[in-house]
Amino acid sequence: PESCTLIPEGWRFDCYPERGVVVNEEMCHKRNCCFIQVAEEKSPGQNGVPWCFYPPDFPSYELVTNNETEMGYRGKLVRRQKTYYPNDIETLQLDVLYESDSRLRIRVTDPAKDRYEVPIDVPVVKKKASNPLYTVEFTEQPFGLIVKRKQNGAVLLNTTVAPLFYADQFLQMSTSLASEFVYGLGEHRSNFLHDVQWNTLTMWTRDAAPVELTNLYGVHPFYLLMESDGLAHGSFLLNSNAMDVVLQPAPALTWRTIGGILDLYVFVGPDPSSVVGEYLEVVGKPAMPIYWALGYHLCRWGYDSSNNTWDVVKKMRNNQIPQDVQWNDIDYMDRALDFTHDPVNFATLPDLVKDLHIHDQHYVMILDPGISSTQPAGSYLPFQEGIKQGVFITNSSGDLLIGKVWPGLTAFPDFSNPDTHEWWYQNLKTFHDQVPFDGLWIDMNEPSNFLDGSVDGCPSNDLENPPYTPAVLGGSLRAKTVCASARQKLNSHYNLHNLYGLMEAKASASALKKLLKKRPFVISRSTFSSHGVYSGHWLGDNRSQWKDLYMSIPGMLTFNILGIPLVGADICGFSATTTEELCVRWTQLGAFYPFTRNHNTKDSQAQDPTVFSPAARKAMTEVLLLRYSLFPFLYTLFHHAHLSGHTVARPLFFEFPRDLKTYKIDKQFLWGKSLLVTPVLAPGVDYVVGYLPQGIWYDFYTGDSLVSKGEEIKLHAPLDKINLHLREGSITPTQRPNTTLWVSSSQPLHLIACLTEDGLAEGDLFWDDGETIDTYETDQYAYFIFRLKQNTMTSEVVHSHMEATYITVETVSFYGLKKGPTSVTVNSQEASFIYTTNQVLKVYDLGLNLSQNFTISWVS
Ligand code: MIG
Repeated sequence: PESCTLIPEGWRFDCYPERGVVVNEEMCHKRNCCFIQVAEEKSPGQNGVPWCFYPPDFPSYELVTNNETEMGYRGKLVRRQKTYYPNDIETLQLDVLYESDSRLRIRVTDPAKDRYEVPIDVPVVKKKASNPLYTVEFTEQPFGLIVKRKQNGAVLLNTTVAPLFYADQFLQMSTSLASEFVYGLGEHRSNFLHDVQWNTLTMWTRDAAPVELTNLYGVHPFYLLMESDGLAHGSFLLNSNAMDVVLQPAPALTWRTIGGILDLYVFVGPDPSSVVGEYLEVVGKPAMPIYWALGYHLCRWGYDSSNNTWDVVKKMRNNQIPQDVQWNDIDYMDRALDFTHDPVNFATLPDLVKDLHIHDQHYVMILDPGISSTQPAGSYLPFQEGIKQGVFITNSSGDLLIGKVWPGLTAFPDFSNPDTHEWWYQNLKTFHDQVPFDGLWIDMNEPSNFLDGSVDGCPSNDLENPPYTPAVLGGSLRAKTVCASARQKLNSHYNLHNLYGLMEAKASASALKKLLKKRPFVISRSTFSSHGVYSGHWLGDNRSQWKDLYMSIPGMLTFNILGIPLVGADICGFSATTTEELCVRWTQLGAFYPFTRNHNTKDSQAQDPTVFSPAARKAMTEVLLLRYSLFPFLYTLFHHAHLSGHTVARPLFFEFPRDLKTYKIDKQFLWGKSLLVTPVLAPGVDYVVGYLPQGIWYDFYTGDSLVSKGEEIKLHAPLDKINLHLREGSITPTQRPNTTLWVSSSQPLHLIACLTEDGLAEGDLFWDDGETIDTYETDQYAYFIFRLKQNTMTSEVVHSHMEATYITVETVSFYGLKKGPTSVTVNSQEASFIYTTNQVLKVYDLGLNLSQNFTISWVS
């Protein structure tokens, strides 16, 4: 029919998303959909123009009543004709909640029956927004919602573009998109800017080495969208079931999930940073990390013994290479059993850890969730006690579910059960008495299983064989994990699967808090929305190849907009063998990952900095010292992430939202608003082409200025250099570095002020003891603002704390000072300074106590 041919290809919404079937006309007509076969190489239903798509009159819901409520509207939706999926819920309740001026929430629920909802605490708002930045319009038949930006009428959500589905195991809602600039939607291996050319992003936590187009370790149904005029909005589907998120060129997006409810947030920004902040208001802002989390971490799988591990630590020390944390992978365990250490090969582990502590260093070891179920009776308490306390996941008939991981057959702790948290804590405590570890690395928590489902497979039921299965790797929900129909305390694994890592991270963080009484350090492989509250993340099993060096930047930026700023990739690559050149370049980029860890797989050659040539070692040492010198700046950025939900590693467009040329950039990034990092990502070159947004940029090392019109610039980049530029108008606090952050932390500061054309600059510094829990919340911190104008820089103590009395400001550099001063005064006293031809003024020998306000000014 003509009504079908009139629909442009980009606007065809897939009526036959099932994979593994080539849809034909007859099958399609059975669903009452339009069939137009399009010559396409890609298979239909996967990633191409769908051959079978909804006609404009495909039956949807009707909005039969809609009443104003205290929070917005409550409507009743009725479907009069069933869909082709079983168990349509024919009457629905719609709640439109004006939660804040920049946040709208839309909930569609079954008024007759409670359905599963994601067990994370989101704000409960009682008062309707008084001056919303958005408007909401309804269509009645078929039902649809249109959300617009009040300021300019931009359409932020329009669900009228495709029919609404709400069957028990198939819920689907589509919306047009205001542009094709879509970000977020982790965890996938992709460019930072998503491709909207028929791109299905499937979400179901999965242990898989990162490749394109599959579901990976984490699930984050949140996107950020840049409208082409520089404004931004975002949207979050609070749903934890397996889902597909389909991007298509209209541009449009479809949420297709197989359980739970539709609970959709819209965040109106209006700038990208606010969108992230608004999202994190809902799911939780990231924790403030313990200071040493920001140091250099060294790890590998296959140290084989504690003495080998110790040797590396000693070599690092002897070479004076910064290192804060030494890690061990599963080889430390006795027969891969959690909460044990190998009594032979890792006999000296407790001594190694004590030695680390003596040297102001820290120790982190891996834990996998699988608990061995086959140890002789009486020999392995974690399992025995776990059984007694009922902490494990059971199968659908209530018997223990057994899978297989490193120790052989295992049971899986059910972290949705509070008893499991207590049991986890008790085991950690017992182990800590033997090996006084400082933090936890939680791996395999998708949860990963070497078997599909369990040793007994899985039963056949609606949860195992849903009417529709998203495009998950392996084709079924149980692939390399536990059965979907397995039971957990709170609900079925079908509903909770994507939350496994989050709940384990929560248990781990709270156990560490209790045990160590300090900010917990946890790095988790699997994550879900709100994860940043409890832990950081690494990007999983990358390879030692140049492509992966690059892909780590989009990964890092994506997790920063998802509220998990403590993120990094395995430096020098996990699998395969690195080269010296790759490892140097990777250490340089990795020095600017918020979480910086070198990690390597078993049976591949060592790749810690000590094994390379003196030149390579020197380059690595220098860049790590550079990172350590930036600690005050980085730490302050984390404070803002914690306080306001800001990003730490930041996409360029966050700072230059009106510059469309920045929207695609993911080979460069910023720290905060002002430090531009331009790494080399290719072999055999001594230059890199980077984009510098319009303005004055200063070479971090020399202070030389570069005025950009917003253009690509070729930068010199020999093997021992990573290009760094400071933005005009910034003041960056740095510190004389040492080989541990603990020792660095008492070293003097060096401030770098970068002048605008008008001679202005501003910056800040957050400082506390680095490890006490909630120092901001309990007023145990210091905070300073630095301002430069009219040839005078002031340091203002905005919030004082004793910690600040321990550090001094030794030097201040002013980049971009056009005319050399005749005299410089510090708190009205003459000061020593030098002025160089590249327009840099350096005032030195200051010895200023940070806890006192001070002023530096000059006459030129
Ligand atoms: O099945 O613990 O991603 O970092 O070295 C592999 C061994 C299990 C996967 C992790 C990787 C770790 C490895 N683990």
